[in-house]
Amino acid sequence: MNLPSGKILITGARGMVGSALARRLAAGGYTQVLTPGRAELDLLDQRAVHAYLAEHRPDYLFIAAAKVGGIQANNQYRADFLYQNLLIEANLIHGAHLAGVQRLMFLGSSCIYPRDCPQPIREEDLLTGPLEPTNEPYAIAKIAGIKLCESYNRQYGRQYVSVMPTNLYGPNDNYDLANSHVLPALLRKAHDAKLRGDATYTVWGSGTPMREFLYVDDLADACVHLMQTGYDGPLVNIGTGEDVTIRELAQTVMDVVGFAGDIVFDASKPDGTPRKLLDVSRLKALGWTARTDLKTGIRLAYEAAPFYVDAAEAA
Ligand code: GFB
Repeated sequence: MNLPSGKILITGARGMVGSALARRLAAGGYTQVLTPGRAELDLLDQRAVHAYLAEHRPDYLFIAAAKVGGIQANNQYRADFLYQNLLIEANLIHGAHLAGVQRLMFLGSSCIYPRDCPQPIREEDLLTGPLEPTNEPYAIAKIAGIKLCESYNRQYGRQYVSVMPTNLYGPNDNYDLANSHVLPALLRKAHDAKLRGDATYTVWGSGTPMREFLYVDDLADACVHLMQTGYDGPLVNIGTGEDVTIRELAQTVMDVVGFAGDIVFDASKPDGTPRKLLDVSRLKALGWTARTDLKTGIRLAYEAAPFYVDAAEAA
């Protein structure tokens, strides 16, 4: 939908991805953007979701709402990750169909792909092998969402698109050390270690896994680009096409934060998938490439973090 005249609904607009979508749409002149919070719309309540969609009938629906978390949260709350994500996507996708919503974008995650996939991972590699055990429930839920979209397209002629972002970070990220993803966790830990004057900071696992990181405002730009081009084709990976080891990430975070201690690796924590670099050639062919390099993105994320103290303020 090219024109800012359309009505757009963002679910999960209080989260990192949803709020980035809201910023990007505002910057693009879209004025009819609905961003209901949990109090206004409980996405686990099928009746409420169907009623909301029937009332508002958006021209485009972004499903950015999900129960998300890092490797430890996924592994610890397996039932919650499976149940809540299945319910959220089923309520929204079926409710959209019942309300006559013709176009939506479902956001998944790169963890849907088999643990030991040839790298970089192509969209066609989906369901070609066993999943990474630490986040299998979440991955199964997201795969079900992809299949829901495909099935409503084939049975009812809808144009429901699924996109698979790589690991994301940026403003409004989750900095709870037990449940967050690696990049915000390392930012928080390096920051605290610096303020405390610690000699070391702890990084989980061996430091050898590799991860790809996309700044969340770039993700939002990619999603709006696909919406504006009217893309309604198959699954699309969204990433930078480059990855780093967790050790390299930890060092870059220390450089940005200005912490000069030593890294201590906690081998009692899981490494998870050894590598999950996305093949982004389909996205490139659709006219989009990421533009925020990792070090710049980490600095922007740090400056937007709730615990960030501007050097001038600190002086
Ligand atoms: O980001 P993360 O929690 O999840 O962990 P995944 C990535 C890697 O960073 C793992 C290491 O090898 C962790 O052991 N790591 C090092 C840390 N220090 C830390 C730390 O302090 N906290 C955390 N969390 N990790 C997620 C999935 O997998 O990928 C999600 O669990 C989602 O569902 C996301 O799909 C995109 O990258 O392993």
